[in-house]
Amino acid sequence: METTRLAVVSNRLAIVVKKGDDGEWVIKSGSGGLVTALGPVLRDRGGLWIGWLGANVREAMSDGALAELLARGSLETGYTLEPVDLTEEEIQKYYFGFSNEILWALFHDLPSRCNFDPAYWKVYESVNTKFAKAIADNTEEEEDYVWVHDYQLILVADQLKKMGATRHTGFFLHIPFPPLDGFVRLPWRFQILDALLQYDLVGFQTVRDRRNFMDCVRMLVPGTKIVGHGQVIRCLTPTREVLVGTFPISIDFKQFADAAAKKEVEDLAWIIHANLPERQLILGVDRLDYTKGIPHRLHAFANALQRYPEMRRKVTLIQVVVPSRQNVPEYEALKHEIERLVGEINGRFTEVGWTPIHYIYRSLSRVELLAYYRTCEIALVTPLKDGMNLVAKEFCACSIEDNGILILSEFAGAAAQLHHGALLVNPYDIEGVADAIHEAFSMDGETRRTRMKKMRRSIKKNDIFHWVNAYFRAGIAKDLSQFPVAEFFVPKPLSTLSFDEPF
Ligand code: ADQ
Repeated sequence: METTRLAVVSNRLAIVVKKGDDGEWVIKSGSGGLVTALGPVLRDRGGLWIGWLGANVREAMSDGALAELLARGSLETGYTLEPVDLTEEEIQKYYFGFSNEILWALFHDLPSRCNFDPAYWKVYESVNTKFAKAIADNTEEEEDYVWVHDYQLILVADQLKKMGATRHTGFFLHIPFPPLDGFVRLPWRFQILDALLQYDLVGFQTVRDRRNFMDCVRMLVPGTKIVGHGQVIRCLTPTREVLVGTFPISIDFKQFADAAAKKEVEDLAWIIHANLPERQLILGVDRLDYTKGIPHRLHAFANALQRYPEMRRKVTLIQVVVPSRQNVPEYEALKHEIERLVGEINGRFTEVGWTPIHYIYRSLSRVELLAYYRTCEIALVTPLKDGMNLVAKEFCACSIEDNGILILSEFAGAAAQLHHGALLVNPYDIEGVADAIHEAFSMDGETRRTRMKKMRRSIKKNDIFHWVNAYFRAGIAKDLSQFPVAEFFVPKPLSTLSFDEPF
């Protein structure tokens, strides 16, 4: 028998279960980079998604009610949803602890933010075992391709092997892989590296990440040989042969471009601009996270207003911050810092009829998000480090008149692909970012269009389906067309699912 089904495994399931206004439990589409990217891939193909349902759902619902809700979710999405339950201690130590306080910070080159609490490791291991068990119970050796996602689940293939379950496995890291001198600080560096080498294929976003990984393997796994070159190479350790590739993730370009052209988006885009007339709109959209560089960006915007007074009254920054990891003190502190800075800058520059920064702290509806993408002339995407950054690509896809300008951090994975059209900046260089804002503000229409066209062409060609095909060709010598959309599903269109859930 050959591989005929996809089993995607990620920390969170692709859906969110929550109580509606009428007190009834409802199922909604999740949000965030992974769902945006993988939703269109699995949709209607009859595969399987294994992941955690989110806090407090299991306790609040009977098993029967949950099963019914998940069955409804499967009908809407066109794939089976298999939940993994986590206890409160597991959530604290595996998710907030090892995953976020250690791997997230270290892999984004911010070791000073790491809390290497030894208590986290055991729980990270046991939760990965739980996921491996769910995979072993719900998949078949020859039928399923098990595709594991991201830093929370690095140990899954290793745990599957330890329980004697042979599966065809691939892993994709959505966040950056750190350079050797950062990675070696990790007290569990050997275990993490060895676990990654238990997958059949390990995928990274960029050449930079793969190079960092290979440097670590060469240094920490003596006797390793690298064979081949190009997108996928073979890594021969003394005990294993692993494929290692670069697969820059993307978006469903057509879906974004088509949706941006819809009347409801156009109407809202018009209303936004009509309320902020005779000025260029600069957009920042980020999950609340210290890696996204929001305070640095606000300083740069203030610096631009200070040094280029001709921009005053002529630009407005719309900064959307989507709530994330709420109740974590560090994130609370970041929120306060952003709010203080917005207040300070507005206090300093506001004039009658003009407020320089419009600050939105909530999750936007999909129509709102697309309307902002469509109507804003400039996008300011300046993470301190980012695996890819889908907001940059979504902004370009929605710039259907080719008139948007993207200011993009050199340290976002997207820069490797979009450097021909974007204005690249070092997000730590406040004056450099301010200069780029001024350059974008002053750029003539033809240059804007030439740059945006290049970026849109590249994203259209290298869309999410291209990404998944490249990964499958490397992992199982197949492509997505060999997992055809099942005719017997009559899915509701995704637009009936909400987009308003915080990450
Ligand atoms: P994230 O850190 O989540 O992803 P990003 O790539 O920017 O970051 O994706 C954010 C996603 O959230 C976008 O698809 C966007 O549409 C969506 N979003 C934005 N605003 C929203 C809102 N108000 N409501 C709901 N959704 C909203 C991680 C890595 C990234 C990598 C992705 C995919 O950190 O570097 O690009 O995975 O691999």
